[in-house]
Amino acid sequence: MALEQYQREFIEFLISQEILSFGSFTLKSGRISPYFLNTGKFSTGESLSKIGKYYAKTIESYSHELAYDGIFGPAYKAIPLISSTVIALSDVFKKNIPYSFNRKEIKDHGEGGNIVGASLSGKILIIDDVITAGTSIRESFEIISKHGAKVSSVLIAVDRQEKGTGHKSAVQQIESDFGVPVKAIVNLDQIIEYIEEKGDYDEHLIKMKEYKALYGV
Ligand code: OMP
Repeated sequence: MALEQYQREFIEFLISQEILSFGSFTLKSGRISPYFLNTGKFSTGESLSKIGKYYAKTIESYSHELAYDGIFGPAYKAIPLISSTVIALSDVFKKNIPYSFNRKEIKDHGEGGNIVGASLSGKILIIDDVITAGTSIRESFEIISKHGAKVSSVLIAVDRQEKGTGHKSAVQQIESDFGVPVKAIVNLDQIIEYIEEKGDYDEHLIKMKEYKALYGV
């Protein structure tokens, strides 16, 4: 998919906030990656406000494929992401969407339950940061189905386009295992396209292409 202007701006924004960085990173899967997306580094109101607008814009641009009644974000890192996304959906697109997230700790007193926010029902759009091998996102599917709701779609910031357990990408595997669309604001190919366009990250470009040849689909 060709890189659109808002995606180019999004990648630039991630790099400027040091959310997207280049180097050598050991992933949860054990793979050594030349790039890493760390959404835990969002730390100001302005940057959080922007990320929500990018997610909201992507939701709107796929509106014919992403049918949903509510939005769920897994603790902890997706909590601010869904908060800023539902604010952007309300402010920019005039859509008042219920949201919820899970507690990591089981609560045995007070309000009880381990879901905070709207109760999970109907069709749920999961928002998360990144999918590599697909392990984390599967936990969200479990939480949502345990509460009697159904995941209708998934939106992430970056699809790393890596193989899961077979030869499909982890994202394609989730789409076929659960029968739901998984969309991303940008994917690895688009990050590579951006770096190529810029022309000033040549050493990263070589490593990114090597990594893609090894683990990409
Ligand atoms: P999978 O569970 O393999 O899909 O990896 C996704 C998780 O890995 C994310 O939720 C993060 O905790 C972490 N991660 C990142 O945050 N950024 C990356 O660029 C890569 C990973 C990763 O370890 O694969």
